[in-house]
Amino acid sequence: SNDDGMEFFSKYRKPEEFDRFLTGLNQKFPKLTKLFSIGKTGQGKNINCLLISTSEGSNTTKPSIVYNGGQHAREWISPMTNAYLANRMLHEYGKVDLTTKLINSINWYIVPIVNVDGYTYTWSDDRLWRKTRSVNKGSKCVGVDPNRNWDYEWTSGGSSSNPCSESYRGPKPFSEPEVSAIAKLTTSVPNLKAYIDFHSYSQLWMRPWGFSRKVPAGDEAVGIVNDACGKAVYDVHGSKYTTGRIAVTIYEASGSSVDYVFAKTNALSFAVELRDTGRQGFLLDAKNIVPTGEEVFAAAVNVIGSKVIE
Ligand code: ING
Ligand code: ZN
Repeated sequence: SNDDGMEFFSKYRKPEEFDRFLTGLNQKFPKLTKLFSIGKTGQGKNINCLLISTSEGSNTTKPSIVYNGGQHAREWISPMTNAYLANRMLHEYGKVDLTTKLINSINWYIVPIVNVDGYTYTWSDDRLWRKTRSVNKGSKCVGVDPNRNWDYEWTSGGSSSNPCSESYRGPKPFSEPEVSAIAKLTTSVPNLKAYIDFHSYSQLWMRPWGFSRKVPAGDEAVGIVNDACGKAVYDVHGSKYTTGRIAVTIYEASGSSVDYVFAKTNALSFAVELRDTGRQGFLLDAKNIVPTGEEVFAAAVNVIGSKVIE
């Protein structure tokens, strides 16, 4: 059919609509995709992953890339951007040479919504909810900050031991089933070469470390790709995304996904803060969904994909 799937991106979508959309992509591109659950949330919902690969995931010699969104529930542009990347890649297969080559040579794992329980709660109860929905023993406050719950430098600073804090790190590393599920994906895929954790807002394209201002080994090479991403984004619509290391660009934060992935796998690891710079913030108008997807595609697919296969 001539349907390019773009109707989905006219507004923000409920959790069930994401499920249907991914199922639809899987049915439309059965030879290019595999849809599977990486695990269950605290409330028993599936965390869905779309694998885009011509090998149906069994190819262990190809490099892999993992992109995820929605660790933080209220950052609605993040799941949408992940869905945009997947949709556009698939519809360009066999039509755009670079995209075709990137799909043929890389396993692309896309998890649009990690924190499904929190995302569901932003639709039903509290639009500005950030954390998971786990019950904290001995506290009336609900939820753990998933991006402070990863098992690397878990308590090094920029996280809280208070269950009522928006940056509560949890009772122990990987206490959150959502976090352990996505962490396990990043360490079990073959040859992980790149990882992005999408957030909003502030327009930043960042690399490790988050836990400390010190410079990681190998930073020079990551920095070159980081700056190429910032330039590629800018060249699409003129949006300025500041590049740099997390702790010096935004703030120190430990127990985050990118620090864990970079430490464990050495993959190019980025934390991206999407549109805008603060005017609308988390309540970003849906008119931004497509242009955000377009500018991010240039960097996340074209720049990083090309780098991974060079
Ligand atoms: N910002 C991120 C947060 O978790 C971040 C910034 C990214 C910190 C990566 C550490 C590592 O606080 C938002 N908006 O959530
Ligand atoms: Zn976030």
